[in-house]
Amino acid sequence: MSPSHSVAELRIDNARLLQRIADLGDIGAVHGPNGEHGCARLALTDEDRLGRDLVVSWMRDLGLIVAIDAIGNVVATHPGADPAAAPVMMGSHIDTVRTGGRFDGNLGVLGGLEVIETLQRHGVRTRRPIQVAFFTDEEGARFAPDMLGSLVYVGGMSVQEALDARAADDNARLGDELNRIGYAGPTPCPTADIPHAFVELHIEQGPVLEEQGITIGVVTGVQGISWTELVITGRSAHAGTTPMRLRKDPLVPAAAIAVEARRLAAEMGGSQVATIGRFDVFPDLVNVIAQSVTIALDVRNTDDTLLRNAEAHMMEFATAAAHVEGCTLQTRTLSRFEPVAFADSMIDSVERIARSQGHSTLRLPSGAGHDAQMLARVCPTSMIFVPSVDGLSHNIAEFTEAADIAAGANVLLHMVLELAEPI
Ligand code: HGY
Ligand code: MN
Ligand code: MN
Repeated sequence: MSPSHSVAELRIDNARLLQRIADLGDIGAVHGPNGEHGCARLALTDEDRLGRDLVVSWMRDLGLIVAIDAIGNVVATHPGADPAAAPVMMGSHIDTVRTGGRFDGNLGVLGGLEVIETLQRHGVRTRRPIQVAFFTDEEGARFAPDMLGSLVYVGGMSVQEALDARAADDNARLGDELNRIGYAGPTPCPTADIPHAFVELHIEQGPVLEEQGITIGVVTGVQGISWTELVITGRSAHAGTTPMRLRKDPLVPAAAIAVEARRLAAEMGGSQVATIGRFDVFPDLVNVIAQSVTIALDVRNTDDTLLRNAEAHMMEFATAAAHVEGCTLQTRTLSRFEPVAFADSMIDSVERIARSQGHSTLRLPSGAGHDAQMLARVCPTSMIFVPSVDGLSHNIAEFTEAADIAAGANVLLHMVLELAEPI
C-alpha cells in the first residue's frame, strides 16, 4: 500500500470488531428481562478460561506471537521491521464482575486485535512491534487488589504474593486457580519487554461523555482508589430470647458504617465517592443475632490528601461504632493506589488524533481503575474513552453505541500507527 495518503485514511472494520465483542460476550452471558446482555466471567473461573481461550485463538489466527506469563497475563506481538525496537502496546482485561457488561475491558483488548488485523490486511508495516494484551484479574472482584495482573507485570507486586492471594468468595488460592485453568505461563514477571508506550481503549463507565454529547474522552489520569475489608464481630444469640440491653449485634455498627460512608461522600462533594458493595452476615439466619459482619469499603478521590482524610474518618467512625455495641473490629487493606496522571504528550496526541477524525473531545480523569494506571509506572500511557449509555457499567445493561465503538477504535488505530512509525 502506498503510505502517506492512504495510511491517513485507514479505518478499522467495525462489523468485525462488533462480531468479536458479541462472540466473547456469549461466554458467561447473563441475559436480563429487558434484552440486557451482560457477562459474568470472574477472574480465573471456567468462564474466564473459556474467554481467554477464545481471544488467544483469535490472536493465533492472526499469526501473533502469544506469550503467557507467570501470573497469566497474555501478550500477543505483531512483529515490526525493527525487532529490537520497544513495542507499542494496547490492552485491557477480559475478566468481568458478576453483573458485568460485554464492553468493560473487552473493548480495549478486541479493539487492539482489530487494529492489528486492519494493519495486516492493508499491508501496513511499522518499525516498532505492536502488541495487544489482556491482564489477569483487573477487576479485583474475586482476588484483591484490582489491576493485579498489570501490577505484577510492571513489578508493583511480587508474583509469589499474587499467587498466594485468596478469593473473597470461596477462599481459593489464586495460583491454584491459575494452574487449574491452564494459564500459569512460562514468561517471567515483571516484564523484561518494557513498552515504548501503552494505549488503552475503554468505555467511560460513567455519565459524563453522554451528558455532554461528547464522543471521545481524553483521559488525563485515574483517581485514587482505597479498598478496606472490615470484620465486625459481636456475639450470636437467639433473636427471641435475648433482651436488647444484652445484645452485641455487629449488624448495628455495620449498618451505621454504610450510612456514614454515604453521608461523608455527600459532605465532601467533588470527586469523592464511597461504596459498600460487599456486606456478608454470618450466620445469615432469620432468627440469629449475627456473629459477625464482613463489609468491603471502596472510597475514591482524585486528590490523595482528601482520600486519606476520608479513609481516616471512616476508620475512626467504624472503631467507635463497633465499640459502642460491644463488638470488635478488624480491618485489612485490600487495595490502595494513589491518583495517577498520564503523560501530557500522550494526552495531547489522543486529543489531536480524535479531533483530526472529526470527533468532539473532553479531557477527564477516570473514576474507574484501569490497567493503564499500572503501565503508566513504566512507559508513556494514555486512555481513550467512549460513552456509556446511561453512564452504566458493572451492570448487565452496560452498552456503547456501534458508532462510538468505531470512533474509539479508529483513534486507537492512528494513535498506535503514529507511535509504531509506519515504514
Ligand atoms: O474497580 C475498578 O475501578 C475497576 O473496575 N477494577
Ligand atoms: Mn475495566
Ligand atoms: Mn470493571
